Amino acid sequence: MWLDTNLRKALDEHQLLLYYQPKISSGTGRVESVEALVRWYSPERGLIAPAHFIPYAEESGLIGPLGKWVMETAANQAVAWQQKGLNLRIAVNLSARQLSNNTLIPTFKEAMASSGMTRCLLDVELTESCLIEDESTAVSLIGQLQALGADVYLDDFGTGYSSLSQLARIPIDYIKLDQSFVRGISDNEVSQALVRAIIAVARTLNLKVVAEGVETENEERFVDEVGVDDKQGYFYAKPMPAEDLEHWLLNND
Ligand code: G
Ligand code: G
Ligand code: NA
Ligand code: MN
Repeated sequence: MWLDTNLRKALDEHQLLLYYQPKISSGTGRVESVEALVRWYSPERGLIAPAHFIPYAEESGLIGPLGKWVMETAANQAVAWQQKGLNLRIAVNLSARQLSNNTLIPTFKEAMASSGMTRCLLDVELTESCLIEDESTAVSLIGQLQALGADVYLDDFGTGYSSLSQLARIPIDYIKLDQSFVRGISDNEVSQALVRAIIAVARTLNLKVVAEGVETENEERFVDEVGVDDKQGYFYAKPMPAEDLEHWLLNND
């Protein structure tokens, strides 16, 4: 199978790269953190999006080495930016499988240490699928990541089985409101009511909220009005290579 032979090779032959998408802090209007999103540049097939290979990496177990590479690369990038005077935290995405074995914390620590970080600049984004299988393990891992200095985001919030009551049990720092809530929000009173309710619960629980998938001025106006902490989406910037992000920041931040 093409993926089987070639994803292994991609890891060995450095065909993976990270793109970075900024999150705009509503308070300051500035970019304080970015999300790392993996890409695969295949010499045969060109740029391949993660939706085409992450599921396979999860099934095959390659998500282990791939995730390690992502953490190391993001950690090194955060330090490189810091040395250039750019203060950016980087959030990496984790799959459920990465929480279900006991290598996550050692790998995270090693990425921090080998980058020479003096304080933690790495955060993690989890989806609720990370929480359903074994909630108590997930809670323990989240606590250990936070103790190392990472912020923990619950990604794609509101799309699946997660409940508002779960937010009270899981010690996360941020929820990322799924882009399906934000899409066309100004014409949809039901979505507006849901978003207001989620934000009210988040405030009560002391959680910060990121709006994902902001694409239009109307969507921005709404998320500003309801008071999200951070905003992300094509309206501001698409995911891009590190160097492009540096130029974007010079022109936009
Ligand atoms: O980058 P895109 O813009 O296409 O992302 C698609 C999906 O792939 C997202 O759900 C994202 O969480 C996931 N993804 C992107 N990068 C990584 C990664 O480094 N590790 C894992 N586990 N998932 C990732
Ligand atoms: O699942 P996760 O939230 O990690 O993945 C984010 C995905 O959404 C990535 O594939 C990213 O490229 C994409 N994305 C980011 N901003 C926007 C946006 O404004 N609109 C759309 N349609 N997709 C976005
Ligand atoms: Na994410
Ligand atoms: Mn998301």
